[in-house]
Amino acid sequence: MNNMAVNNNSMDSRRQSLILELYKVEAVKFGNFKLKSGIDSPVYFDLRVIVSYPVLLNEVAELMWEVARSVGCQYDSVCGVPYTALPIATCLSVHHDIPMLIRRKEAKDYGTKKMVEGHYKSGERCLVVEDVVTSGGSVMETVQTLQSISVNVTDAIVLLDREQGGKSALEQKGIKLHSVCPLSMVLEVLESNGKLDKDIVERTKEFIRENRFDGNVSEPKVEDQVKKAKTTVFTHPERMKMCKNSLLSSLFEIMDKKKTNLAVSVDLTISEEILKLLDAVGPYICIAKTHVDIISDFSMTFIKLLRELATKHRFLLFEDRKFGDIGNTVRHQYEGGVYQISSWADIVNCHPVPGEGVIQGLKGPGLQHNRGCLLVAEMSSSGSLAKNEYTKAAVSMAERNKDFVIGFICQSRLSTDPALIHMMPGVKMNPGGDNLGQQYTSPEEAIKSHGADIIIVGRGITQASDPVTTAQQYQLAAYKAYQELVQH
Ligand code: S5P
Repeated sequence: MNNMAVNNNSMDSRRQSLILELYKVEAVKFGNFKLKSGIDSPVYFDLRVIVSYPVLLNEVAELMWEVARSVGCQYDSVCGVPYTALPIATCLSVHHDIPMLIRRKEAKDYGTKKMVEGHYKSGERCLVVEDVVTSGGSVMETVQTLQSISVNVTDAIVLLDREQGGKSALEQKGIKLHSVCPLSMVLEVLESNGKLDKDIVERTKEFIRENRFDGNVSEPKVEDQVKKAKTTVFTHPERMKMCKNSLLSSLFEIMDKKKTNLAVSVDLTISEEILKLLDAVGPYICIAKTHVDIISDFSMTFIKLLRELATKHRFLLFEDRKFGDIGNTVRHQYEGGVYQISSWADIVNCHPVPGEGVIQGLKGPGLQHNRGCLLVAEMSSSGSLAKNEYTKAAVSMAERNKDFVIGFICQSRLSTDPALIHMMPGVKMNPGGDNLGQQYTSPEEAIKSHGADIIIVGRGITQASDPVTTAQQYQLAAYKAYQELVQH
């Protein structure tokens, strides 16, 4: 036996052990699994778990490195397909002293932020590392991103190839795919070691035969990836028909008819001043946002006049009360007291911090009056605690209550659901902040980079020397940004 044969033998036995180990930690599972595509599959690979088994993770990376070496891959750097392959690529990089590149999955701020992190030279060769390949689409996304920065990719290395056509699809695009364990090998090893019975093996083979991709791996453009990461952009008339809440439908209709996605936050303290300003800027806005508890001469007569202006200029009234108590208390605060908010405010908002009870408390009176509620999922103020898991929980709460919850007060696009609207405060033509923690973004950036549907502008308009002309400028800038997004 020559050296090569010895090496191959030892590599085969390492592959076998690896497959058994992956099966043991349930990174390879058999049963009935719904795939992302909606298809039921008898086999499922979940390589995310391997980060809990460092020895196994390292062996995965080592075998990938050996395979790449045995087929003679030439490369200057490695890049893992996010996210599961990132730790694998990191092991490869650290143990073999190969520089690594990181591709950003969400290129939210493309143009200002890089799509690829790490130092690279134009023309260098990068080996793409992936955990599982089905159609080859994910590998191709990473290849495209690297190519867009003039990094060349000729080879990709994958741990598990489901053998559903990804290899030939990538080959057609000039990428050679090398796998450590093709699915047929996984089945053979598990069957011969008594882990799978013949029936499951046959069923899996049949599934793979019947679910092959046609060899046309999609080739997403970088711009399309950026757009996809942000949102699928529907027009206001399209969204009008997709809402569960009829108030939100009317809001989209107003936005479309008046060509405005501007809400003015009229944080003045004297009722007459508020009414005067709203009568003047009314034609340019879709929403007037109030804080009625800062008005020194509040009365229900003021509310009557406010509602008359809302009808005259066709805008909605949003009382920025930010309810944040248990359901029973917020219901009283919403319906009763001095302000009787539910009787006149089309929209209110609440903090999700008390849990879903806050929505339930508001929902009763809210639905009775055909109202909508926004969840404060993120805040514009510096050091805000509304982020990460909190924000995610807010999104789930909204999704479960779309009859009453119409969207979010937020700083980024949180949901791709067209029936949830994103309103962003902290917007001003001259970005910066105030000296009490407020942080500003420009109207165009709010719509295009942060994914806002509506910008909420307060002092940018109320403190301008000519509030009316200024409101018009905000309206034009924000609506133009929306139109450009829709057209692309
Ligand atoms: O995160 C937030 C949420 C809200 S509703 N940040 C905010 O600034 N707001 C409100 O938007 C705030 O209470 C104020 O009424 C308005 C912003 O005003 P501006 O003068 O800073 O534009």
